Amino acid sequence: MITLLDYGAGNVRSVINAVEILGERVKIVEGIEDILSAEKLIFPGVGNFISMIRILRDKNYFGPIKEFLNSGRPFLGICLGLQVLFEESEEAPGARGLGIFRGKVKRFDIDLSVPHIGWNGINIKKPSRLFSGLSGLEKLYFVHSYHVVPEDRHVVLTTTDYGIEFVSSVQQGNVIATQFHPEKSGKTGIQLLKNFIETDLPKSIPPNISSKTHLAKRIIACLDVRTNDQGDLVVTKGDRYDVRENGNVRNLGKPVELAGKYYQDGADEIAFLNITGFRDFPLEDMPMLEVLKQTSLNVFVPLTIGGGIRDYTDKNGKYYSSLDVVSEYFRSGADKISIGSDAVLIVEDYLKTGKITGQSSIERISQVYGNQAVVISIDPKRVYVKSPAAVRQHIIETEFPGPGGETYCWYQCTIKGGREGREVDAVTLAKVCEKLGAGEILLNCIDRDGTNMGFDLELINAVKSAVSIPVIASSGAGCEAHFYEVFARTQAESALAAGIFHRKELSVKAVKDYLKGKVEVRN
Ligand code: 1PR
Repeated sequence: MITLLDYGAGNVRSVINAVEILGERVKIVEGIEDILSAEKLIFPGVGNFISMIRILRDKNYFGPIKEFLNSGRPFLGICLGLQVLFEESEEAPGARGLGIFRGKVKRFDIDLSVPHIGWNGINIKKPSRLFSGLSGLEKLYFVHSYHVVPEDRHVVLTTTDYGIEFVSSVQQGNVIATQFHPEKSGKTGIQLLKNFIETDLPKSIPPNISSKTHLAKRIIACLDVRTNDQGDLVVTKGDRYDVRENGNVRNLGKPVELAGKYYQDGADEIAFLNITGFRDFPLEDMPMLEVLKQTSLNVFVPLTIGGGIRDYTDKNGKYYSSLDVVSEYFRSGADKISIGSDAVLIVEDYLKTGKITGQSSIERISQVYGNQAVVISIDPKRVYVKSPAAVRQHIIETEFPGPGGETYCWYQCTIKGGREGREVDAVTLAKVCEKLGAGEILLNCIDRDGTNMGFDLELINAVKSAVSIPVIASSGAGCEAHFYEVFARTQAESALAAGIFHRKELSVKAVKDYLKGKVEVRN
């Protein structure tokens, strides 16, 4: 029996599913007694350090967790569940961690995008049962802006390189804690969890020991989901956002089935976009929650969900905050949420007033669940102009002149699935969203969507150079070479595609096979 400490933030469903797939039963902590009597305790922390500390203190869990940690029984901390073991964190000045290990948690101070999101390797520093069956070359999934700095180097189990060499896991006796997420690290992660559970495994060192690790470029499969005219929930695909063919919504398969297939095929992440979410209220749209629940049973890579995330008042006058909406999504198995239309409206308000209110969905969700959980999905289209002085939006000079020979353009943000163009441009939108707390940009492009013409590199370079958070390049992938091109000619951390995968023109595996040796990818 594994006891799981769920303090109510983020996705613990994946940890439960991963442990259960190994044939173990999971008991969720409901009170102090459950911590004190646990045989093996897993603490998967997600979100913001200060929210976690507050909840743990309110529930009076600090003492019991310390008692458990000092008892010598097996403990696995994940992400914030690692950071809480230290004395303090720069994320929450003044707040005290458990202090089991001496040292601090520091924010990355590097020239690369922060958060550090994606699949990176581990440099193994000492033997552990955790490494049983590993080759040493595996990549694991990370998503964090802060890293631990232990005073006692003997506790360091692995390090990872990202701008600096940081500590990615620690072990002292039976207390093990990782910055990476085993439950999101595919088959390798499941193996690590198995090794944690099997406490009598001998300590080992894998056959390969790397001296420097590299973050992989991510390949993301995207599933645009909606209900078709027959009432079935289907994966569909637009052609410049038009998902109808001969009047009918294109039906390219079932969401859970396709997500499972792409996972098996090597997708580094799966994104579900509920493309009619702006019309409906997500909490009334239970099928999407069910899709997440079902998918997370067998898919152990990060899941992003978007569509309709905003504050909402229903027909009976009952108010739901965007936090209510996303907490359901996280509970159902999502790791990140993506905000589209609402982000445009939030940025418009900010540009009008210049005020940061702390009340927008971007701010509130990132405060509770952490910046890394908030993705902004931008749906821009090109607007050509004759001269850079013609408009006040962010203008770029383009290699692809417009219909009237215009050599300048800007990227107009849209809402409601591209149906309504707004005044704000994509570069400004990305910058303001980063300021408000977004952790990643999903950069679509209506002009390229479904065209197989390749990614819009000018758009990606313009946005990427304006922000310091990771950017997912999206729209237009038509062959393997387009993925190489986007990584070679832009700084995008990941590339997302939909149509080529759904139409079976190319598999995720074929993309990765093509990139191997040219671009760092996860095997
Ligand atoms: O505005 O917060 O409710 O979120 C709605 C979400 O649904 C947004 O993320 C928006 O991008 C998405 N969406 C809305 N309408 C459509 C549509 O297609 N009619 N899909 C839509 C956006 C873009 C990508 C697509 C890539 C790659 N689709 O999801 O997967 O363009 O496609 P490709 O590889 O085939 O070129 P809100």
